[in-house]
Amino acid sequence: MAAMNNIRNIVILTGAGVSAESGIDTFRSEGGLWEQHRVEDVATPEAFARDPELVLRFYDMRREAIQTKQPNSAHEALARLDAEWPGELLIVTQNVDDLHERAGARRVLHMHGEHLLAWCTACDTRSPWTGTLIDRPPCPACGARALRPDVVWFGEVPYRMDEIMAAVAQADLFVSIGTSGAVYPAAGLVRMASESGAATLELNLERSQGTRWFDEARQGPASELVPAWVDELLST
Ligand code: BV8
Repeated sequence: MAAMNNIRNIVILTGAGVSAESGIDTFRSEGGLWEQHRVEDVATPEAFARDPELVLRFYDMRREAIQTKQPNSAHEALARLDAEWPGELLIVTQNVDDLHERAGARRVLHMHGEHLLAWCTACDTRSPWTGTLIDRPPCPACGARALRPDVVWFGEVPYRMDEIMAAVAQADLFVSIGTSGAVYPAAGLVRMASESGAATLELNLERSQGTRWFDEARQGPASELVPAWVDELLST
């Protein structure tokens, strides 16, 4: 790993693995979300057009579940890093839960959307939402019954890609935490970072599909690896 002391700009990509120890299902693990539901049945615009009830119930279930969960020590360590890091730092998360923010992190970007927002497809307003959408409630802004979960489905363009690409291009260090590297364009960011000269580090329970793009890969639970890495970085 390049000398820590000439690192100023950091991009951290997180995935479901950072929330696993908070009791939120990952996608591809044993009994994970994609074992219970076929992606094409619940996480595509085509699925929503075909069977909106099935899709809305799927997200209502997950929206309710995350509100019963607490951030873990990995979220807390990243929030501490966010508060104390003097240089540029951006936490790009694929997660649609709010545990990074509930741990106190501020420089967070949800590239795949958020459970706790509802998106009105009539007036394009995004409204904070903690309840359900299955009964097609009216949009708080325009009253239309056209709300959908504000998440990026497969085949849809992830959010704020230009900000993400700009941060990755400026990064001295790119760190990936708790992601299998199976979903693009998120899984392609490490290659971009590496090719623009950034040092790259993977913290994951097991090696990811993109592990060859990382200068260093540490295996273990995020609740142990992340606080240790943050201590290391802040002590240099
Ligand atoms: C798009 C929101 C055009 C909804 C999600 C190129 C090649 C092949 C395919 C494609 C390609 N480009 C596009 C595609 C198609 C597709 C795609 O990638 N398909 C895959 C399946 C092959 N991508 C898209 O459709 C994307 N849109 O491409 O638009 C475009 C292209 C370029 C530029 C702009 C636009 C949209 C993808 C977003 C879909 N929405 N989520 C919802 O949540 O329901 S994706 C969803 O699944 C998550 O957000 C996340 O991204 C992904 C799950 O991955 P992970 O988070 O990594 O979770 P997973 O379970 O897989 O792994 C967990 C990891 O954690 C494991 O490695 C495990 O070991 C580890 N772990 C577990 N416990 C712990 C742990 N680690 C540490 N500690 C622990 N305790």
